[in-house]
Amino acid sequence: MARMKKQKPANMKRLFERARKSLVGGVNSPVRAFKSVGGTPLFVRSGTGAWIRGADGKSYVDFCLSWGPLMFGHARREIVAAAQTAMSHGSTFGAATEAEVVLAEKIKDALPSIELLRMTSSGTEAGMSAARAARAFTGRDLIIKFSGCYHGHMDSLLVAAGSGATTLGIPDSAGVPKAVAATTIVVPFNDLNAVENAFKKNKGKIAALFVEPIPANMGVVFPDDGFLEGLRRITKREKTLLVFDEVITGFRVAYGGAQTLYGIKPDLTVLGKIIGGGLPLAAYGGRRDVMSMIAPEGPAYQAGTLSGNPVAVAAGTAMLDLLKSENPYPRMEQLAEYYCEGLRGAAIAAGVPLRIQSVASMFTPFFLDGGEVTDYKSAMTADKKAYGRFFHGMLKGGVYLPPAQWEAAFVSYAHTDRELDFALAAALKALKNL
Ligand code: KE4
Repeated sequence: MARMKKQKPANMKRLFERARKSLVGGVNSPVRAFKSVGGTPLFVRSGTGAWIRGADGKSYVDFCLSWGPLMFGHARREIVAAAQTAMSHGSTFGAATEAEVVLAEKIKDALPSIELLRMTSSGTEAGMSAARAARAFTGRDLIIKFSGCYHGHMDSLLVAAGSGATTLGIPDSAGVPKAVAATTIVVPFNDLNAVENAFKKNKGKIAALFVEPIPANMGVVFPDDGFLEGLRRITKREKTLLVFDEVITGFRVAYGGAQTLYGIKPDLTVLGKIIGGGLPLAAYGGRRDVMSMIAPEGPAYQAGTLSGNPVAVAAGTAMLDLLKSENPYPRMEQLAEYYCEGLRGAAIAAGVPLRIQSVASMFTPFFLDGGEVTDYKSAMTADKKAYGRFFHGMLKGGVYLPPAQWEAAFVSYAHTDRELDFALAAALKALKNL
């Protein structure tokens, strides 16, 4: 593997000032700017396995892992080799390739609810296109989503709950027309009554219901027993399409995603992150009759210059092959449990109220003194400032967490007891000095 030339440590404050002169907010995605935790963002130079090296020359155990794609940590040799080989044969043709068919077949094999799919370059693009396919298929305009669930930055899903929960949404971002926000209904997660009321109030008008089956974007939250089954029952009865956004959970919580864990067959699934092996590749897919609405088969247009590009396809294929051959899931769950248990112990020793919620290899430490976090409202009772102090204490201790309280942290197959014990020692210190 090509070795990076030795660079002397940079002053990240100065680097950030320079970045802000050319990049909006100095970053290419808002959460990286550390606004939620304060301070100067970490500029990363490289990553190997469970570790990243900052532009400050320091190494950090990485629990953010680029927000989810890196099941085997950074720069796993088989994935690097696959991408390098693909690159050397031409990075993009804007034409059909056999390799993308092979990857599509592997995804279908993992998720039998997907009969037909389309690859895109981001999860947002995939989610946006799934919404268009659902609207084209049903001839309906409205979409239901849950507060606290994030489906990318498409207009009609960047919506907050209007007053009275089941009323139509209001923009949650500047630049989203009121008329577009009004096509989205936002209800509380884990509240089937609110879903029933929304359908009652909008009979025959709802094209799709979007849900992260195990939400990670308000922190990790569990669906109540029967909740997902309830969504499946209601949407089937109402002839509304059930869309599982598995951009995070797909190939993370199980090779077949949350839908396999819960035995629920959505009409459409949105995937991203892991299926690209760390390169820009996402996908949406599901029922053949619905997906056939998408051009060139059907009247709903959707396209992309680099969709299914050979380099990302090669990395994604190598990722899925590794997941199959190494079956990292039991070990990763064990690592996450070990770390979360240790964190609970450290919080008790430090006298800091902490509620840790974890599923498989993803988890969130909520800084709150209370019961289970079951929805956006309870998630928001977490102490964002305490999380920010913890985040910086960990950073000082050589551990990089997601720079925001309401996100999921991850372990990878590259993490070992060494990294976890190192991180637990840092956590005890950070919690004691909170
Ligand atoms: P992208 O457009 O960022 O590839 O995917 C959007 C998306 C869709 N659905 C779910 C469930 C997601 O979590 C995401 C993106 N996740 C965020 C972090 N939770 C990406 C980080 C960022 O925005 O920089």
